[in-house]
Amino acid sequence: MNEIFLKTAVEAAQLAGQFLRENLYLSGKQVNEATKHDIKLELDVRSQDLITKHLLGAHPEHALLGEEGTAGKAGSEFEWIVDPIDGTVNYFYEIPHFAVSIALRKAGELQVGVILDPMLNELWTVCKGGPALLNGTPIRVSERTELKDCAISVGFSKTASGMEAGFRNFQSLAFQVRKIRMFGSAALGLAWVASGRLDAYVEEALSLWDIAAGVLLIREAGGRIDMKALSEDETHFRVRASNGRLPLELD
Ligand code: LIP
Repeated sequence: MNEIFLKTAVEAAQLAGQFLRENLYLSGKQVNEATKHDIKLELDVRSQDLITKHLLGAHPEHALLGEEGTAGKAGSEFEWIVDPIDGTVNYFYEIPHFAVSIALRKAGELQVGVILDPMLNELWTVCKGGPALLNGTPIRVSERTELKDCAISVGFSKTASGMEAGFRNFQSLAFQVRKIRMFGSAALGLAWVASGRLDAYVEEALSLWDIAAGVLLIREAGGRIDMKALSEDETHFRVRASNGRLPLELD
């Protein structure tokens, strides 16, 4: 059954990806909300609408939780977790590094994950039990064991506390690793860990929809995820994702 759900999720991600490619260079993108360190676009809403229509059109008995709101049958055993544009600030500034991230949970357990980079046409897919795939080819996390040999990405979140924690992470890790990178999309950061391009991804305040698909992908690619809930409703987390061979556990 997960293969059927995966197929639906891939179709939805590709519909949204095509939409995002078509609108990346749209001038005057409508801004629904702009805060000091974040932007929410009308295009986020429209992308999620496209995804929701496809997922719930195929599975009307399911629920959906997305960055732009909920839909479907509340309380359903099956719940889609959707980030319609992960990396919205990049998207707004026409930086071609963003993703569509779609996951499915059954009774709270992740079953399916899809992450699409529409600009590179890189599609990560996974079902519980594996394998984790990139464009249909199996992927594994890296095998580096020494921080001094590693490339690590740190996310800086969008709140003052999250950014302060990001600075602490950046400062403590920068002198221990070969290079630290900051790209602006947690979903792609997690997908790159699963693919062995990065050895770890660290961020102090992420939403469930940023990470759900990437968590399953990394687990099935042989990596390790340490997560600490920051909210009682378990929708926001501290995240340390790695190849499972590095001393990066959450303190
Ligand atoms: C983004 C994350 C990123 C984080 C940003 C934002 P969004 O997701 O992918 O890692 O640093 O604050 O949360 O909001 O663009 O979907």
